[in-house]
Amino acid sequence: MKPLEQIFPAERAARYREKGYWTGETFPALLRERAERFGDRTALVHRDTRISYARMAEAAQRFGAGLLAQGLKPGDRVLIQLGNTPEFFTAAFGLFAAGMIPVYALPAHRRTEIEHLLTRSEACGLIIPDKADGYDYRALAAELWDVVPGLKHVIVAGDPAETGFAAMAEIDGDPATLPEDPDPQSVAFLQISGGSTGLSKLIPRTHDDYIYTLRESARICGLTPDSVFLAVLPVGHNFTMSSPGTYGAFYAGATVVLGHSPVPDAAFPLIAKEGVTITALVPPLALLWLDAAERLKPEIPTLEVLQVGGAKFLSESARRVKPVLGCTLQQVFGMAEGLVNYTRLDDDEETIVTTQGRPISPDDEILVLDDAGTPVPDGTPGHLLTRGPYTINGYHDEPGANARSFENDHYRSGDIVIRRADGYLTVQGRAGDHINRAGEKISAEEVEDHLLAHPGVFDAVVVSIPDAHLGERICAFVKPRDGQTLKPVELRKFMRARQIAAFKIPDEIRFVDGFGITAVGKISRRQLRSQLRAEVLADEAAQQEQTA
Ligand code: OOB
Repeated sequence: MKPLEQIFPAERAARYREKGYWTGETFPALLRERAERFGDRTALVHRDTRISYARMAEAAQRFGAGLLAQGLKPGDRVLIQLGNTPEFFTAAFGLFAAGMIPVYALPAHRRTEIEHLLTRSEACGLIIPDKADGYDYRALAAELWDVVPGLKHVIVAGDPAETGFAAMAEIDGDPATLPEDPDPQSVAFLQISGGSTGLSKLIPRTHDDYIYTLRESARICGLTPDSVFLAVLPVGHNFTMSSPGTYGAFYAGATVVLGHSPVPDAAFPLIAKEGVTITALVPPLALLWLDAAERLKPEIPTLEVLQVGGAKFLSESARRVKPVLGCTLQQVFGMAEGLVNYTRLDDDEETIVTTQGRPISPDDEILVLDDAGTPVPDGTPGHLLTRGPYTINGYHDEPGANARSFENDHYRSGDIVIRRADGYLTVQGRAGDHINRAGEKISAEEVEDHLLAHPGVFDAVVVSIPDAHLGERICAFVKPRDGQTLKPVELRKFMRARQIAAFKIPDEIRFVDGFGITAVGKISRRQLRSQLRAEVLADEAAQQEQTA
């Protein structure tokens, strides 16, 4: 197995410890400590089930010990693909307790993504629901079982039916068999990247670095043991997990309510019933909530903070949050690779609605550079590069991506930002070719690859188009092979059959005879994408003029 590591240069590591950012806490110790301190208080609410801190910890420890009894070993990597259910936390904290490494996949991932993540992480285990949202994850696991040689344990939260896989409820062991706590600088888990080129990369995060973000996020977001955090976005995503998210809520001894649907009809009654004080949304959902709240005038006086992040929240919409929902908006601009920025709860309204916040840590170092790599003055857009006490120094097993994304000990996020003199950042866009569709990051290259696999496709170029609802949508330009006629519905069906997450299927497909630039000579795909994007924007502007 390729070793997992996240190496911070010694000088910085020493400074982060000295300044008290890295405290040496680890996830298994955190779980025990919180169970002792908050024993009977409610950690988790899911439908009619309420789970105390003590019970959550016990379930996790027994599950972790059960995995050891099944033959898994400390250091083994296990992919978790569970939705917003208590089993997610039993699995994740159980793996921590047993010294194993969770790899967090999303429920929307399908065979292509899961096979890639299992293979890349060299995972020996996979934890899935039986069925969720009409999809049978057992069938997916059964297919993978035959093609991923390293996969030795599939565990089903629910009914394994005839598959022969293990039922999660039956994995049980004696917590006395759990190993000693890991080194706080060791890798605690693998988060996945949004993937700007090709498939997702694996992001190794350490106990020390991640727990620092939980502690500071809980403080910045004002969490106390009386706070109630509602999770409606997928709990495996870094935003919902740590900004402050579910783990930050546990850090603070607060209560986490697991929502089964982010739509206002489900979420508003849940907020009222459980006295939710804080929740986190991506911009398209925030818009949906704002419109619904104007119509329904829900009674949700306990809601103090609405966090919006994952994609740009436009200031016009941001301005509506306080008057319409009666709570404070907090913008969150973060990345699974590390750096997270928040507007602070007591910032002035202009800062809250027009910026995406400032970094968590005084030791988050931010560079804003022009294309030539020279720092730009404050107020001027440039490429964001960063390093700090919780930003990674490399992806797992990705020499190519590491060479592209890391330079002079800094991570290049691919975002174009403007920095204010006081350190607040405003996101202007992306330098690279990924599409931020309602907070889901999609690599243009990956979608092009799927289209090119169709025998009738000669070439394909995929671009992001600004979209009033999604923020950005996926538009694919497709040149069919000579003599072929293709239909959008046929291409979409073909892509679905390739078993990829549904959010990667183009929203719009335009057929072209060619890309009309051969005369110019060699042109990079990046230039081609920006040219095609400009064509769509010009089309849309012309249409708007006609209707106006
Ligand atoms: C969060 O994490 P990822 O890893 O899914 O995506 C990171 C990328 C950023 O590089 C940026 O391009 C975009 O998502 N992004 C935003 C944004 N928040 C994230 N772009 C504009 N405005 C924002 N507020 O998405 C994530 C991780 C932790 C906390 C929050 C979000």
